[in-house]
Amino acid sequence: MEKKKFYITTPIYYPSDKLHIGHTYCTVATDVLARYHRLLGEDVMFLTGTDEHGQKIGDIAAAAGVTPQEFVDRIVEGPRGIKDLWKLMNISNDRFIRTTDGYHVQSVQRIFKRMHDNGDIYKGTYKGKYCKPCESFWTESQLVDGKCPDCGREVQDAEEEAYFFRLSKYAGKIRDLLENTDFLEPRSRVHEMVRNFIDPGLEDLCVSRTSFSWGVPVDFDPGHVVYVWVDALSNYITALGYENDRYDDYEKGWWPGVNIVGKEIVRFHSIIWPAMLMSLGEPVPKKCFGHGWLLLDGGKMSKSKGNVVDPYILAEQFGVDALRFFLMRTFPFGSDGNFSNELLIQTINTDLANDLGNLVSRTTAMVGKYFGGALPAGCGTWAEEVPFDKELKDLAGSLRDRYAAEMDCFAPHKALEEIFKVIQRANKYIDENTPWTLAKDMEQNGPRLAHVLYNLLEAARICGVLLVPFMPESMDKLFAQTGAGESARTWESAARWGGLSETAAVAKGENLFPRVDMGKALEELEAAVEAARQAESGVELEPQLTEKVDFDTFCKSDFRVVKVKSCEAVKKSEKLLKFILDDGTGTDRQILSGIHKWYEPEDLVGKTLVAIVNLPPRKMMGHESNGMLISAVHKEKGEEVLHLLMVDDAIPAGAKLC
Ligand code: ME8
Repeated sequence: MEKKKFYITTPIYYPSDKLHIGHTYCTVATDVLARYHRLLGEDVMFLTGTDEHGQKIGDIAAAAGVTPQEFVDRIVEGPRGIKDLWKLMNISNDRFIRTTDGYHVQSVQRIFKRMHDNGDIYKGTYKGKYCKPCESFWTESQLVDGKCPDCGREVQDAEEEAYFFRLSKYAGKIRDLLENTDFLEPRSRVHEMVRNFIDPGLEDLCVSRTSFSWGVPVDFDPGHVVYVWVDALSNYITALGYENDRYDDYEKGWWPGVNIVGKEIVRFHSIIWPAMLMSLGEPVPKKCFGHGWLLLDGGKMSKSKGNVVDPYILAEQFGVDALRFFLMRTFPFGSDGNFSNELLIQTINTDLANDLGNLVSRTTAMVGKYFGGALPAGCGTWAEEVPFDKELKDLAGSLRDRYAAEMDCFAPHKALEEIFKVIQRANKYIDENTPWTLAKDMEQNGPRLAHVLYNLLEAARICGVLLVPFMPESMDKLFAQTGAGESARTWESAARWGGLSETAAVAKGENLFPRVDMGKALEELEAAVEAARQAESGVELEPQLTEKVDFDTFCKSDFRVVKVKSCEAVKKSEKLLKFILDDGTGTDRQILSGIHKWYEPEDLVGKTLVAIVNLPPRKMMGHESNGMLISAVHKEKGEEVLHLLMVDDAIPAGAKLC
């Protein structure tokens, strides 16, 4: 029988900057859903990619002195770029689309032409307000306090010849789609769309620009480029081969699919995108799910606000699976949530180390200790019904259906809640049965002990199967430790208590999720963030010396404020400058310093500097130097950079530094 097809997408990301934990949240969530559908046995196509056109990218590339293509190539394909991040996060996308891919460009041109030919795209003049960072046009009435309603930034007046899409024509059909089907979820987003955009009257949409060139050219009207949303939204079908020869999956039943998007782009996905598809005579998506934002200190993360959280650093410090789990466990998928490092560490310690990790390590250790690593045949059944056995079996045995119900309505956080109820019940079952007491008399209690341990392995296995979409690598380890073979890892086996072979080889392995020391981890994180910041700015600092100097020795160094009376380059030397300084003693002090590479002598006259004045005199190029000027040095992009230490001119010459 042919497998059911399931097509799911993330938004395509702007490669205008590094991706942060908010983008990672969106992609991990989609990955979890894709993996869930694979676990169900469906044929899954998971698409992600990058949205590379538009004025913003053109501007950033120009500022960086590279072509837009070079710029996006670096961010998408380069080291620690977007593709690297998804690889690190174990994202299982089947396809990656770049809107600069030739096949996509060709499809967009054909899509634009088809909508033009059927009368849904016409030429007019655009007058309005434009938000450059969001690449969105707004009417006066849509602005909030005169600013962009999405990001709150300033908007500019804009007027130019442009093509328009007859969005207004589809208002009735879109209202019907939103109000009378379950196309858009959560439902709260439906009310938002209807109230804010449909009720006030849908206006036609500007879909081409002439004021920038970094985009898909309108092939029948040179000078116009397709305005980004028509280009970007089309990716969901061009990646299947719609209007191109690169793929032929569009006709094979993949479309319509499920579009997972962040809440600020629900408008584009639930109004403009279905209207475009209606115009093309194609089916609208099965579902658009609008998730919430991860906030930091109550605000949306963005590079311009300087409050982004780097997923590379978190994944490297805490492990990819722990990070994936945290994102899905902590934040209800449809709502906003506040990110914090403390919350991440707490979640790892409570759910992963204490609850799940402990269950697996205690159980496997006891199978090793009391049964040499394999339980005896027959341990799966117990003649007399014990209430805790039944409770655990019933709860774990029925978990799969409760889990599926939550996953099917895009509530991975609730599915995890169900799993953790079973894990907690299993840990309680250990305390109720006190295996270590049973083990004191193996002859009498051995069979009961084996049954208790089998039940624990079974509960852990079932939870493990359902956790695979969230933490694929760690669950492989869990299966290896609990002895769950291929047939005990399937979706079918998760609803079957007793799926684990009674005599499976159990091996206590490494701790699946070690506890994290909060204080130490926070310090390490801070250091990692600082190191990344320096690497990004190209600044390298010398490591601090660990050797200590005793206080008395330090106090022997005499640092004084000095004023530059004159300064000149030393003849025949490229580096040396000769300073005559007022050091407050009434006698001029001469110091030579090799800093000509960074300063011109005339720029230093009159400056107030700091010198150490009790070094023994030294001869340099035949001139005596009595002391040393103090500077700060670091490396930037491999080059040494020096800054003389300059202090407030109000400080008199001769003042001692202490
Ligand atoms: O919007 N929390 O790209 P994008 C949760 N190119 N999600 C967040 C987030 C946060 N703090 N910050 C960003 C675009 N996102 C368009 C999409 S699709 C045809 C074109 C989510 O890189 C955001 O909500 O700005 C969006 O869904 C996704 O990251 C991509 O954002």
